[in-house]
Amino acid sequence: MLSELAAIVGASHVATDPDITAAHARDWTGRFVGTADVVVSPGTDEEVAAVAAACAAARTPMVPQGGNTSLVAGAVPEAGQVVVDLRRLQRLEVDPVARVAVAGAGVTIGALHRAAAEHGLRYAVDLASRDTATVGGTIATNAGGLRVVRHGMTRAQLLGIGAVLADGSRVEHRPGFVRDNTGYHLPSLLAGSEGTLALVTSAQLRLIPLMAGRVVALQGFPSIEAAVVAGTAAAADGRVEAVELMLRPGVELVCTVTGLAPPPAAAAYLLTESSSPDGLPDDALVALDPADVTRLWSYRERHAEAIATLGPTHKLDVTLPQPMLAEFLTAVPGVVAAAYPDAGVWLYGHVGDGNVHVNVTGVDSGDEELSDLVLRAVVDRRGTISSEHGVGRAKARWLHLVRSPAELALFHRIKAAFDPDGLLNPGVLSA
Ligand code: 2HG
Ligand code: ZN
Repeated sequence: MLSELAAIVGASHVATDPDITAAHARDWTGRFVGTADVVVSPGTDEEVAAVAAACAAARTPMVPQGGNTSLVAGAVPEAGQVVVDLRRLQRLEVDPVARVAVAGAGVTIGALHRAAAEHGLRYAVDLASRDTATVGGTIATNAGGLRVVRHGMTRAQLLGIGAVLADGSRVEHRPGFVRDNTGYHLPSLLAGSEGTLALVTSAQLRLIPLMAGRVVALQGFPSIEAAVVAGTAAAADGRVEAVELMLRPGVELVCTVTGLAPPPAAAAYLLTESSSPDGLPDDALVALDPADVTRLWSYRERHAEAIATLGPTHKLDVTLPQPMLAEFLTAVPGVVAAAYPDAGVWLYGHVGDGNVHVNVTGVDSGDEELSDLVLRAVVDRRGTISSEHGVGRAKARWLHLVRSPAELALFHRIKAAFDPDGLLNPGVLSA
């Protein structure tokens, strides 16, 4: 098998040395650690197809990886599986007239933004991990990020896709325009399939004009409820680019870890971005020039990194219906404390579309009861167990809380149609 893979991609692109493979064995949280025996890095779509065919012939499961920034064990391999690292797929072309990019799976979101900006354009998906997360990974997970409130998730940006199936066959559909109504939309199906249906090798992505200006405001509120009410109103405006919630303990931790100056004290904060300074409240901190914009965003974007300094974190990324948001945010620390009195609970998220990132520190990595507690509290309030990070292995056990038996049976039939031998990312999406 190893020599066959080396013949396809070149010996230097097949790694078995633990110094190299260790980084591929775990997800970003450090909570989920598996075993990466072999990491193969194909450099072209043809090589991906040949690698898949070789693995299929040997009945060897494949775990596709991009930037490996999953927070739900979406790409954690086990012994006997092959990690297919797709980051060498670096094709990147921008058509400024059609406002379309064709990007290889390995292109980072940051690189895509920079290439689009040369033509006065941008990609509507943006996220804190932009310089690590890849086009392929963000498609596989249907990543959300900071601008969903205005532009939707990754799925909404996808015009076309190139992919390799488990048996090594290739499917490609790249119409180049939005108006294409010719049957099953494979890009939509592969978005959010978490590497269980195919290996995404390239995508055709919708681009939009750069913002005329960037105005970021950070406003403090005396209560969570007041911030949620204001955030809901801001999101309803329709022109706002981002509506983010933070709470005082998280902002204080970010300031301690990063050295950022603390903003005026408040129980809760909203960070909003829009292209015009119209209607900004008098008491907000406002950033208009690029350095200040980056600095204000840091209070929000550096939450994950700051919390990670406290140890492996339980991440429960959930959406609540807007009317339940403030109550959930207020209740969840008590729900956790009742069972885990010493745990730290950190709440923040993309509140403009109902997302809360529940981060819990100080609990054993292997503990599953905490997830059960929090996810059931979410479902009791008619929310969903994954907002934007996907299901991975971490939440597969709880998928039945939000998807019906009929839906899950159909999931299995779709999986069997694409990957009858169950070779792609086993254990993800399905417990
Ligand atoms: C964010 O919004 C990311 O910063 C990460 O989705 C959230 O680490 C998290 O829980
Ligand atoms: Zn997020």
